[in-house]
Amino acid sequence: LALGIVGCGGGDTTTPDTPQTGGDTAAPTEVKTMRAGIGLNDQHPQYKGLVKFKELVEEQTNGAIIVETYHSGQLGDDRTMTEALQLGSQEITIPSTAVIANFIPEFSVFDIPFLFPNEEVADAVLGGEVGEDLLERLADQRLVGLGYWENGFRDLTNSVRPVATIDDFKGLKIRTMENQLHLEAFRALGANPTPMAFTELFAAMQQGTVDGQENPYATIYLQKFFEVQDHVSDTHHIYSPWVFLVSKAFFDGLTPEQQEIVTNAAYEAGAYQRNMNRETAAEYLANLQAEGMTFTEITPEARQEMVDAVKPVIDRFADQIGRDVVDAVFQAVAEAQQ
Ligand code: KDG
Repeated sequence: LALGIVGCGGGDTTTPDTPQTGGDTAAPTEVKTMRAGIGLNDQHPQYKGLVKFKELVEEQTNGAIIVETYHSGQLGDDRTMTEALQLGSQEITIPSTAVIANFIPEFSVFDIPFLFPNEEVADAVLGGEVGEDLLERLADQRLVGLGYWENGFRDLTNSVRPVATIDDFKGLKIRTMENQLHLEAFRALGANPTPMAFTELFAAMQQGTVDGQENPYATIYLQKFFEVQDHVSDTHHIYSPWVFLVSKAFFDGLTPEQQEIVTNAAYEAGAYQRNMNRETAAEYLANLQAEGMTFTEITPEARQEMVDAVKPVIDRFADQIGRDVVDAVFQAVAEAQQ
């Protein structure tokens, strides 16, 4: 009922009951649809956050904006969906910054291994000036970034052996996201990495095309990777942020009020999603062990060897990412720990 035509006959037809102010709002209500697609399944906090966004937007716009949610790569992989936003054939996706780096190289700053020591530092950097500055660069790619959501710290799984030290990476065929820095970092650790879309990953592990992969515990558990993987280590080698992306063409076509509702909803749902991620991580790790995976803790010494091994890669990539951005992020990381 809320979607019915309200104030039909706006424009220049003046009738006694047409309000004198806000002539625009008397125009026929047009329902706008946002198709939102993600790579993870409907059990994941990412999807639950998206459903929260849908509820907020539909309620606050009285149904003038409808959000259709698609999970499990139903609309394509992260890269394809991001391109669809640029073309205006899809309205929302929430990819890892590692994928966005293929469109805007500066986003690869978050692919620097061992950059954030904990989530609080990530919050401070992403929510601060550098984080905002990067979001603004999305406009050049016909994208609007409505804040960061959290994929989280990535941990290594594989089906060959427990990984405790850098030597254990040797020769492991690891799927990485489609990102040059990730590839080089895994090579530097001694692994044999292959870039691949997330949508191909489960089958690749099942068929043995790759030995392992790396993702946060939530993904490893909820996507049932334990069915095809035997070992998990808390490498925590990269913190993956997500960006809540909207097609710029679509966003520009919203009224200022609608833009505000959509923006606030993306931030509110993001906070909800981030909290859920953090509250469930320990439980998902316990579940992985209950499913029979071995869990290996990486000691500080072993992690330091990994940090040292990837250092030359970071130095090599700094120019490509942009020295100014790299410096700004390192400075923000330092400030967040003072
Ligand atoms: O929707 C986002 C997911 O597709 C993505 O974040 C999965 O981290 C991911 C990966 O490993 O590709």
